Amino acid sequence: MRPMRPRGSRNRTRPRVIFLHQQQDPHAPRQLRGIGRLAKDTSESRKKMAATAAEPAMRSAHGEGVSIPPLFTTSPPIRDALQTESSMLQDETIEECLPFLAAEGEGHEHHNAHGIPHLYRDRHVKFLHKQLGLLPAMFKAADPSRPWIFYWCLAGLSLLGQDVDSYRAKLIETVRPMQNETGGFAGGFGQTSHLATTYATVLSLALVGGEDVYGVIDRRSMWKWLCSLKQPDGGFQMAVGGEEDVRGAYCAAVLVSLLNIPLELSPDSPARAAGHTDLFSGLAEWVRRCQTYEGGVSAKPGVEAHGAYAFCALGCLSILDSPHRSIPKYFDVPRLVSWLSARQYAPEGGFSGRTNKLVDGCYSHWVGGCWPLIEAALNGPEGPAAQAAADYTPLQADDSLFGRNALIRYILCCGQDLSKRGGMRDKPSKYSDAYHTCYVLSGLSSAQHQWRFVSARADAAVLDGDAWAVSPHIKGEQIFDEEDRVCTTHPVFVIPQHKADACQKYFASKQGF
Ligand code: FPP
Ligand code: K
Ligand code: ZN
Repeated sequence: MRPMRPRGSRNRTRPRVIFLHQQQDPHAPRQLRGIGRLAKDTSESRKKMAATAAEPAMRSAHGEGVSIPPLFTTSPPIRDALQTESSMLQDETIEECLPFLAAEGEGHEHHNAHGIPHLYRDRHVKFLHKQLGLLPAMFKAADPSRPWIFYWCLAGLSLLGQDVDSYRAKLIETVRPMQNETGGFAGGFGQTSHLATTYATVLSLALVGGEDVYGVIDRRSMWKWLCSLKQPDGGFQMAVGGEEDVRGAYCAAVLVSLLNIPLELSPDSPARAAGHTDLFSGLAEWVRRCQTYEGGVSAKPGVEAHGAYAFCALGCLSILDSPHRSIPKYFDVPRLVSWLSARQYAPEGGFSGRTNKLVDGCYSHWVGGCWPLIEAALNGPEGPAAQAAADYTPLQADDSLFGRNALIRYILCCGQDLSKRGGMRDKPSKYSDAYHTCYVLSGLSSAQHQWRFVSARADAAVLDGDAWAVSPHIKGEQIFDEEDRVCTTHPVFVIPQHKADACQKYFASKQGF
């Protein structure tokens, strides 16, 4: 939960940065401890919280003794004295989450021995099936995002262990008219192709799988269209004439890799003007320009770092070459790890998307999903380069780079709608939706499992040459029950590994078009 520092940097003289809302550092110099006491704070709730902190264990509504570490039941001991709109929102969010974290929220009748609610699997399954059906008229603004809804629901259902094959025929029929002759998929018939909707459509098709499904995708026009999006500076526009950002870099890389799209640029690609000859040339160099002074990654060079873009950037680099080569080559990894670590808050346990903003369940994926890629970057393929990881001192008892149990606690306590509605959410005050259900579950999976980068491709150009393996994360205490484990999802493609493999295998047999 504390920001990481590479070993050796500890004794350098530099101003000590205090990250707000982070767990108190027991090694911090004495005068820094309890700095929050300087802040004038007389509210009743805070007194109550201080009193709670002194209690050795919480008692659940059921009278059963449940021990919850004070880290999750009390306000952060280190606080900045400056009050701002952001600090007040943060305080309100802590107040909002504490009862849920302390097993006092609604629906906590059904919690486990650790005071954590079970995963309400059946309700979430029902919620996702419902989102895939006809939606009420108020959803009409979401019409261009329909492929996203397919992806979020099918990916969410897969994570919940559901078979999604039954959606095959319906999906084919629905997405066929969304494909443009000029390449790519739009959000609906007659709309413009967009990299985000194309990415969501192709992942949805891969999720249901099968040759007739893959056959829907016109690879030749997809290639032409991707070439038209490739820019002279190496990046990708989201749509012809649209914005160029790191989502484009990730979506394009995923499409090229899953569909085995030929890399050679068409003669009329705008990128040819800068001498580029293939879809991937200059892309990693463009992505590198998105790492900011904070260490995080922004949508495009020069703007604010955000967790969603960190995932896109790491995912893209992990496609361009094996992550232990591409990530350290283009990013300052210690600074990125420091920034990613600062995304996890206490007492909430979940991640925020950016500095001084609030915890949100969807960052369980956007930030949580960065860790397996960072680990692969640090460790290299299984073993040999594991020494690189020794340069980092794991701060968690279970050797993880992030607080797995803290994240699981946030997800199960705060991220679930335990009412009949079901679904997962940003935070307790927000309604569940398909987007959060997908990404909260994906983050839960990332916290419950250990991905290992098993072997690296011999040549960067062999895009399907990396091997990944996954197993349950077993080190340290397990605070969720086995029945609450979700399925796994590929760390780069965010669909089940066997579905990504099947898709790559099908298209690998296509030479040219
Ligand atoms: C800010 O929202 C959110 C962003 C700046 C990033 C959104 C991007 C994604 C979710 C990634 C898309 C990825 C692909 C693959 C297309 P906010 O201001 O409402 O939230 P915040 O306060 O948490 O930053
Ligand atoms: K948000
Ligand atoms: Zn969110």
